[in-house]
Amino acid sequence: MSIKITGIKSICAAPEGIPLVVVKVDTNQPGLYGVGCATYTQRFLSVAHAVDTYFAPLLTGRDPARIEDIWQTAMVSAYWRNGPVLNNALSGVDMALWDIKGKLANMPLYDLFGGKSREAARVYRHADGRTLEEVGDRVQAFIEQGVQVIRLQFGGYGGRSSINSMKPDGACEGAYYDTLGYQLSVVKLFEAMRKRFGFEIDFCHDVHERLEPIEAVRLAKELEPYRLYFLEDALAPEQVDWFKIMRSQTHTPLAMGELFNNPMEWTGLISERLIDFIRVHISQIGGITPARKLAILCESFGVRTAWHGPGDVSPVGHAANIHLDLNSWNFGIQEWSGWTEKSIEVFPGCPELRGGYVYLNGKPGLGIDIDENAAAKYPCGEELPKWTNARRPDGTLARP
Ligand code: GCO
Ligand code: MG
Repeated sequence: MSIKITGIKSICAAPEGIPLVVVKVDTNQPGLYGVGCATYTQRFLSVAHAVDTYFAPLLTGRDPARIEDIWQTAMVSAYWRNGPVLNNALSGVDMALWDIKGKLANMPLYDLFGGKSREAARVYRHADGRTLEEVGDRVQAFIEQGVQVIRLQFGGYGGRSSINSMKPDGACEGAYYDTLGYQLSVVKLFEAMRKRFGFEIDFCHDVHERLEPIEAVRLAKELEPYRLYFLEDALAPEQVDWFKIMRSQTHTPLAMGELFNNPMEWTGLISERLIDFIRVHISQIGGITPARKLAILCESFGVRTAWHGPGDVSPVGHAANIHLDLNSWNFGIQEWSGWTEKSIEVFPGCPELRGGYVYLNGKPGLGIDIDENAAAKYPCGEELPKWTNARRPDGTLARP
């Protein structure tokens, strides 16, 4: 009997309090199903609705082996394309189909992609704090755990907000931050961390699109003496043409991409060698199928992968990242946010962090599952995120 897709459904759960979306694709082969990550946490209900209402009727009955044809069909089936909601919904299906293919081939996905280039994925961890002492203590703890690359932030994205006195009368609510204070604090942060830890440890930083383009160029130059591993999201996606100017002015390595959904956003940056690391959130571009093609494109231009790996990627999505990491020759580094026993309960087979590396279990497919009963214990809250209402001192709404 030929294998057919018999069902596609979304499963929403928040074991760490962060809404996640996983897609399960069932087949007519007893016990054969796949799982995929479709996590766009800020609009998780829209993604779940897109999976259940549109992709389920569109793709049920098809041959799950035809991943490329299904991906291309689903990508254009709504005519307008390359948006975050439908890309994430498609990612959940795409990853599940790769999971099924690996199970049928009795191979972990990294073997299906061409085999391992490394035994484990080297990770970077997040050190943040409200004082330099606090940040330094977090760095020290990660160094003692064997972590070799550490992201430094000083009071979150946009820095510590200390500007209540700067707002105009009647300013509206928001997550205010002090752009000048932030810029000055980042230089102080790196000066202090290099003084305390020297240069035998790699540090990176996430600007998170919080500065004007010329301010970002200046910061990249000011940070040159501190030899960053990379400076992330120095610009907003809407301003990527400024990378030409930034690239000509500084040797600070540049990372970009977590906000990208459309190939038009990255193709020029990569082919003109304007960035050093691609940072896409792979479910935001449609899953493993486009991510593999993106990694291979990057290899031709000396760009390395550094897939987005925050708390709002499910362990299924993290597993997909790591399968790509183990295979890609031009793997750079993997962001790792970590999880608790709750995620391990919901997602049997989670990738495992040991020292500064993440390991997979070598099982066929993605090597991870979802326990739907356990998932039901952690329902998703529906409150809207407040941090995305970022505002500058005068109340101007900023890109978050
Ligand atoms: C990172 C990202 C995240 C995002 C978050 C948005 O580098 O990990 O910037 O922290 O802000 O994923 O939901
Ligand atoms: Mg980021």
